[in-house]
Amino acid sequence: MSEAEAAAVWNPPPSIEALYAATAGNKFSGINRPTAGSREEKEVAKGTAPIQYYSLATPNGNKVSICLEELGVDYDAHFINIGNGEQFSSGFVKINPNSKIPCLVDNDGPDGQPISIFESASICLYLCEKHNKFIFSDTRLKTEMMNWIFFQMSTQGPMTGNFGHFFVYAPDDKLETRDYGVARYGMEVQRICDVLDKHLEGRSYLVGETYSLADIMNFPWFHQLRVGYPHKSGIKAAEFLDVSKYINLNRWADVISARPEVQRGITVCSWTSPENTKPWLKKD
Ligand SMILES: N[C@@H](CCC(=O)N[C@@H](CS)C(=O)NCC(=O)O)C(=O)O
Repeated sequence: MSEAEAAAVWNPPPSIEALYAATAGNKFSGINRPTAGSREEKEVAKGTAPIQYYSLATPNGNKVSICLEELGVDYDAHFINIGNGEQFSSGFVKINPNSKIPCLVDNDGPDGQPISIFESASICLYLCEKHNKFIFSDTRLKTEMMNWIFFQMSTQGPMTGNFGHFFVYAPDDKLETRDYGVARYGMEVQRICDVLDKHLEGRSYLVGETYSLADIMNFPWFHQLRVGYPHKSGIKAAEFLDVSKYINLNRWADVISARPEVQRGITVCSWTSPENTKPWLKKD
């Protein structure tokens, strides 16, 4: 291999630290660190409702917000600005050591004692089990529901998020990196949409012809693909990935989008109204 050829091939430096400087300028470089734990002593806001909910209207937040609205439970929603690093305050880290939204405290937890819950699936399962709604008692149906919940958490959410990162947020000058990331994750997102689309052929919902937590969990990331991730050039993810071709998936998403509880849920803790975490309650 010539020197010029060798220079054109990626070789890892001795350790990752050498690469951190190269991420400077990345929208997220200000908040990314390789260590966990709190970065400032600060309590989180607290209200009076039994459930204190800390979130943002991202697809991961939307899953829990929709669940809370569907269950009709009493909760206070608190806007967490992850761009400002509010997820690293000591109060937040006490609730979620992983410093990510969504998370919540149920002051009426098991045995009447408060319980902190993080990870959207863990929160939604806890809430649905507590209220015995949107889940199944039949083992076959429950297992099928769990299949789609784990699929959502391990595959649909992270892959769609990675696609969105490379498509919209990654640094503009990293041309080849962006091409690679968008192609890899974009193709995987299309495959994931096809998995859901094929499963929904001839079915109304993901499990047992009943609207369940499986649907609540899988809806927000597909909704994000339908309406979100606009690249500044003007092209949107929906057009770029040709999302309209997933006929069954779109039909399913149309039905879910029409639910008033879902319409409220996706607006909870919105960037556009941080002061009104439940915008439909806003008084003029
Ligand atoms: N698997 C987690 C993912 C949560 C997550 O990634 N949350 C993002 C927003 S969508 C976050 O809080 N990011 C802040 C950070 O990375 O510092 C869940 O489903 O709850």
